[in-house]
Amino acid sequence: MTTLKKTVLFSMLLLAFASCKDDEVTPQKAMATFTVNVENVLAPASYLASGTTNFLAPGESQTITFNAGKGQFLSFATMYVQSNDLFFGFDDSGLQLYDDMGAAVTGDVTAQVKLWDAGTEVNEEPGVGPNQAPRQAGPNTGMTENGVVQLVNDGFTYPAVASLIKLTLAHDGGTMFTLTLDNISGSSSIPSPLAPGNWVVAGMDTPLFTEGQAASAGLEGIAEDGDNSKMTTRLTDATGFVSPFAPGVYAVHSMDVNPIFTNGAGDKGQGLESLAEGGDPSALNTSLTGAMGISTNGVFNTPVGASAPGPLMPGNSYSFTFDAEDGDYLSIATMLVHTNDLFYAFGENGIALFQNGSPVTGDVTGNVQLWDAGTEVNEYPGAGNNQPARGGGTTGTDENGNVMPVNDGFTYPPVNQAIKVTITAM
Ligand SMILES: [Ca+2]
Ligand SMILES: [Ca+2]
Ligand SMILES: [Ca+2]
Repeated sequence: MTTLKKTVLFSMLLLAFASCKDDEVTPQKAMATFTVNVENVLAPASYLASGTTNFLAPGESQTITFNAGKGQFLSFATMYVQSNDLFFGFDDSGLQLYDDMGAAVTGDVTAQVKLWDAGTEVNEEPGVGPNQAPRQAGPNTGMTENGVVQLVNDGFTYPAVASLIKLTLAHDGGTMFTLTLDNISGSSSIPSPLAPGNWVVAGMDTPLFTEGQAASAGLEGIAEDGDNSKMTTRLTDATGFVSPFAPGVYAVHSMDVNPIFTNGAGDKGQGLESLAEGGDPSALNTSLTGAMGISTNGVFNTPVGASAPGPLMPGNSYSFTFDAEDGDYLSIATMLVHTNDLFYAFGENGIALFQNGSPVTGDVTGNVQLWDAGTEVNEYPGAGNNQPARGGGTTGTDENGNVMPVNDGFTYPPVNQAIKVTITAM
């Protein structure tokens, strides 16, 4: 072996030893590819609010308070007891609660009330018929009509609706209304109680009946017997808060960074406001790109199986994938759309993506909270006229508050009944 060859060999050995030594001093960090799934698990609901109306003898009245926003309608049905199957109600689509200029409808709305025939029992002379509720042998007694719901038109003479019932609406501010239902039939030609019925606040819908179609079993019970039990069960099951989630943002970051917000501090002015009020994650995503301590970030905006970006409806998921190494944290934010400025996120530091050197995998929903961005004053969830569904977007009243877990006196579904976040690591 020549001296030159010996020197080369020695150098190679030295290099090999050095690189081996280097590995021992700084071991490779664990790395993994993570896929995060954000699912909207809110239960579907058709109606914002619903309830019952009382038995009201002549001279009695009832007040009902509810919240409703633009584009929402009030419906009710209560039996005219001195009949076989007649009931009072608005048109099948209900009473529009805001006029075309967006002003709340108030005052006496009795002119919108009609006397309907449920079409389920053949009509007899009002106030006399032996199969009418005050005189019938039992519930659902009388000749079956096999008809459809329509305005009463049976040849008998009825007192004017406005001499039997009176409905008055007051607007209590914001989205709150109070309905007063008066039985004023005492001085009419056929005084009658009003039987237990139902009311409901809905969007574009025909929640209690559809003119020209057969009555549901629930409406039949109301109209023939003043029995609102079936309708109450159906409405209750279909009433509640439901909302899409908006396109959101994620960031992979180091431990000492609060990339999206700091609990108890004001919005950083880096785009959270437009994400939380208008469901637009683009400004926040731009701010995060290249920011100190952020290794990866992006927008999630296309529901799994969809071909284009859009809101996340109940039962659907957003999904995104990224690489991260031991020591990295994950933060996310997605707006709860039918609110003013609420969003789902982990805590201010996000969640650790590795535990004891192993990538985190599984359901991490327990780390999610519903946060208030503190930038817009909250209105009734699902009804507020400054919420995006009613054209509000970023137009509400400035809140000048801090980012914090929502605590506004309104009721929201428990987090784990609204959102499910799972992580899969490979
Ligand atoms: Ca009838
Ligand atoms: Ca009957
Ligand atoms: Ca707020």
